[in-house]
Amino acid sequence: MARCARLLTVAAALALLSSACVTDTSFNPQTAFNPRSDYANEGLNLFILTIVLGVIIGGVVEIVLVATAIRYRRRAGDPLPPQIHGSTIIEVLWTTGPVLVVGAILFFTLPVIFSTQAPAPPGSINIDVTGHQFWWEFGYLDGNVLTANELHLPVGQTVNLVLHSDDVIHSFWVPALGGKRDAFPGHTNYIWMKPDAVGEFPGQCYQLCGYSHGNMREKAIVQTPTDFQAWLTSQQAPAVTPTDPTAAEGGQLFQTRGCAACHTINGTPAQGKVGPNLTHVASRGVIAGSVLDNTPDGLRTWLKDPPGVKPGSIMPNLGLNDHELDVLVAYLESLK
Ligand code: HEC
Ligand SMILES: [Cu+2]
Repeated sequence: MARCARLLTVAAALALLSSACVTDTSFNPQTAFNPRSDYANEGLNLFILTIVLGVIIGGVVEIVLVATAIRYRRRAGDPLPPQIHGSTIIEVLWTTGPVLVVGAILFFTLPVIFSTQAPAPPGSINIDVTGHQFWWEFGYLDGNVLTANELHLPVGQTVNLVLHSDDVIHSFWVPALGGKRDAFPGHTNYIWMKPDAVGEFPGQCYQLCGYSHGNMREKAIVQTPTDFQAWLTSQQAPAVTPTDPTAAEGGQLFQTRGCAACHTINGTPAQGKVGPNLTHVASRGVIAGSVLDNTPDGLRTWLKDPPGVKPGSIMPNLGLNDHELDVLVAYLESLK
């Protein structure tokens, strides 16, 4: 009995702890219990409904089970009870019961499935979301603005994420916005929602897509419509030509050291399409699929040995020397 009580205490403590963990966003930022869009809310409501129904039914079953075991337990001198085989009433009850329960869940779930699978409402903002090994690309205004790692969204407006993949199957997932949904090569998928709070919400690829699948993160940055428009306008400008001599040397090196074959910098000869568009790379907070902070140190670490940072990285180690690293970092830092 004492052992039983101890076990119960441990179970209760664990339950408390886990309920604190799932909702504490500093401890667990990628929680689905902190919905920040209509879509994420609908998913969470369904989840809570099924959990509540499940706990009620589980509780009733346990109470009946324990009460029956106590009430009808064998007592000394009891005769053998009547031996029966089968009971139509019970068979009917335990067949129809689960059907009713699942039917009830279906009743609440189906409308949500149909409404969220339907095409996005007219007037939504289309954003192209493309999965690459191992980073996410975000395209605005029919591809006129291309950025990586950080998905900027306006609060209170419906955004339609048009999902593509450039190579293998990836899956887009930002728990606060709801989801998840696969991005396929050669097939377009959609996921749409209306973010309802300003803030930064992390996510990650949810479909094993290669060596650095676990390093393929993204971040949704939900802004006020004014901030969002300002960001979008600044992203449409061509790249600035650096005036600082170190950065200018880096700019030239960029065109001759192989970078231009894989990266585009609008307004320069670099038009490569393999890696992220770097026209405004300095305006991003994170690089390389959100694995590194976009600081001079972070950039240097990345350029020095990409596969060392991200195993399997498509960007190779180009064997850059210290001077080349200095000028390239200075150049990239100037691309605001
Ligand atoms: C073979 C193609 C290739 C070459 C050559 C290449 N890169 Fe990359 N680069 C990539 C790919 C792919 C990524 C994305 C890697 C990832 O996050 O998994 C990337 C990422 C980056 C990033 C991070 C951008 C972001 O927003 O996440 C920077 C900065 C960068 N490259 C700079 C350079 C520079 C400078 C050179 C030349 C010295 C260069 N790259 C050469 C393919 C290339
Ligand atoms: Cu992926």
